[in-house]
Amino acid sequence: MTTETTATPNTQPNPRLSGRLAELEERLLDGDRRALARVLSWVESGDQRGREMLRALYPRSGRARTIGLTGSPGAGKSTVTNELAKAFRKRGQSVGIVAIDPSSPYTMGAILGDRVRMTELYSDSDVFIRSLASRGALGGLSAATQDIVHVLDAYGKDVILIETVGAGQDEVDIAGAAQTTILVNTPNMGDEVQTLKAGIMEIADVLAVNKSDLPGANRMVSALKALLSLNPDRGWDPPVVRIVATQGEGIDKLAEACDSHFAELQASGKLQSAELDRARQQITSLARANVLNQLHTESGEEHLARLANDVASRVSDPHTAAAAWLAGS
Ligand SMILES: Nc1nc2c(ncn2[C@@H]2O[C@H](COP(=O)(O)OP(=O)(O)O)[C@@H](O)[C@H]2O)c(=O)[nH]1
Ligand SMILES: [Mg+2]
Repeated sequence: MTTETTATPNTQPNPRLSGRLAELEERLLDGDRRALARVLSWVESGDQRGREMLRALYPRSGRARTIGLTGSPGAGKSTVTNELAKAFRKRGQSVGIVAIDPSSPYTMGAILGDRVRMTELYSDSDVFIRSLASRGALGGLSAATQDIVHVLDAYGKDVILIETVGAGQDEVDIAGAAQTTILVNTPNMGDEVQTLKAGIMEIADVLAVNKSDLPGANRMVSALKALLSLNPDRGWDPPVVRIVATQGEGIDKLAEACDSHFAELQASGKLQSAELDRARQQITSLARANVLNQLHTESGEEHLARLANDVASRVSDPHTAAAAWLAGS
């Protein structure tokens, strides 16, 4: 790993941190990639030191632009992410990438594939890539992703790209955690277009039709525009951009579409309201996870076993038992 030479403006370490953590924070704010990697590992694994670092770093976050990329596996999200990163680098902006691949715990191939393709960016010290695979994080993957984004933001990344798979609610939450969400489509998705209606279309701010070198791209553009016209009342017309990510075609247009969306967020005040929504969502999921953690201790499990007995034998009812479990009595 190399050390970034770009100086970040905030280099005063936080006095609340103890010696070694304060030193680590100073190194991180100085652009040391190894310090960043260590802090991210702690944050991801739920290590107490990660939480302390996050608390110290959090006030320095809030400056990065965040862009989420979602879409079916194989749609080309990693390739698009790669190309977008290059486009932002060309503008002189530093880039952080958070790649989430739910299949990676089972098939390392997917994540290795991504890594190989992203190697091009590894040589660029102003791009930092983090793959997130753990699903066991406190508050779920979505909360963990937010934490990672906040650290990259405090580190000084100008743009943070979040790649996820648009398969489940968790992924929709993650993609929705960015200021701008790109939905990556491909020609010949056939029936999949129908399923797009559910949820995912609502969070898409920019639509990309990737693999436009393949037949059916125009049809896909029309199908998406038709779908969008069913839902016209959102104050923003999501642009549909044809791209060929493997050849870098249309990527500048895609970046410009993201810029337009960001400008609209700023002009309409939605940037702030969405930030409030995200904060509320993360607090809620962390609080929920904390409560569950407190309940599922050894004594909590014993209590639950006794309560289950009472409910099953009709000594108590489920509602009373749940209240008793929560109250610890
Ligand atoms: N023909 C064509 N193939 C592409 C394009 N973009 C990506 N691919 C290929 O599609 C496959 C899946 O890409 P990947 O970025 O890993 O998709 P992800 O699973 O959505 O991240 C790879 O073999 C890419 O080379 C494109 O614009 N045209
Ligand atoms: Mg991928």
